Amino acid sequence: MVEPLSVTRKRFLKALKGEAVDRPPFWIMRQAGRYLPEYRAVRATTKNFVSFCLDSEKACAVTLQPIERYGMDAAILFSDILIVPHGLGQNVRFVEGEGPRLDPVTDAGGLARLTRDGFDARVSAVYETVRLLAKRLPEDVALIGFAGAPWTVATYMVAGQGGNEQKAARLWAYRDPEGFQRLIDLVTEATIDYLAAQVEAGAEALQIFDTWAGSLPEHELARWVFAPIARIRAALRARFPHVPVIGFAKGIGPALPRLAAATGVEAVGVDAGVPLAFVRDHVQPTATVQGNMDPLLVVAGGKAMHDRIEETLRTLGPDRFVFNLGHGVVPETPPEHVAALARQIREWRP
Ligand code: 1CP
Repeated sequence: MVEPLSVTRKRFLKALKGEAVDRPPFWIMRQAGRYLPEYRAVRATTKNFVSFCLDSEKACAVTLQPIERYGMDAAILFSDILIVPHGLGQNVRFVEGEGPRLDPVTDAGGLARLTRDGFDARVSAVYETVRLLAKRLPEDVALIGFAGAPWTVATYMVAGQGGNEQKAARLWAYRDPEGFQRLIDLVTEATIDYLAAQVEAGAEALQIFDTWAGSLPEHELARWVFAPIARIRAALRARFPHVPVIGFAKGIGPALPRLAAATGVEAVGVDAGVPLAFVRDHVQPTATVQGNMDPLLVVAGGKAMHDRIEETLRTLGPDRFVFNLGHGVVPETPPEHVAALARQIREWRP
């Protein structure tokens, strides 16, 4: 397998492959978002958030904004994990100040109304965004495609919204595991096609967001978190052996060291609750790790942020590590604090 030449120039892709780097690469989850005035300006031009995600020129423009401002080592496609339910024909909308609302799928009848027929046509704007980005990104910046993990996406599809501890999906999984498995399988299959199309359009690495993995007890993780991600990972490896995948299963703590072996991902995203020494001793030996600073430290800034960045880099850097936050950057983050973070990491040397 011959790799594209450009791969070797990108610090982020090197780190994911476990190759030596001069300093850890960095990007931050939700780096294109409401804390940036230039994001809010573009966002204000389209009221409907799903339409905004499916406007390739605007999605491309906001993806590039944090790269232009801060010089991250990777850009993440601007879209949302709920574009997959939209592609399956579920009605998805975002209510200002409240979050996503979907017509809930609660039984076999609801499941029967979803379909993969026409999926690609409904989400093709996302693939066009990736194509635009592949052309417009600086050559040393890697392009990350993404999707939600089937479990996390299903929690929204079943409840019709976020929050409430993902109770609706957890209860369906206990009461009718075979029925719930059919929903997970449908989302898994759509996600494989969706991520494969992103790679064909130019994505160089992929992240799978399992934000609500931690709402499941440990004995349910194998079936609803590890197995679907493993299936996605294996299907993509068969077609694109050189494209690395990051698995971000938030809140699974002591089960985190099993994620890479159970799913085949090259890198493991780590939330802020996991101690750095635990990550170094129990996760990093088998995978590149990505994370995990508390997003509120970027709101606070100053010495508290500076010292934590230094400690994180010293404990987990320089190799097999991607600096990131433990979850998305929050809207109240002062943009100049992100600038200070970027400067500190760019200037750091082991
Ligand atoms: O009007 C706006 O600007 C809405 C805010 C917003 C943004 C900026 C939403 C609504 N989604 C996004 C973009 C987004 N979402 C990205 C873009 C790339 C980036 O810069 O990181 C990504 C990767 C996501 C993924 C996503 N969406 C996740 C997984 C990651 C995470 O943060 O946990 C989840 C859970 C969602 C659902 C979602 N999208 C938006 C909202 C308000 C929610 C609900 C969150 C919840 O239930 O608490």
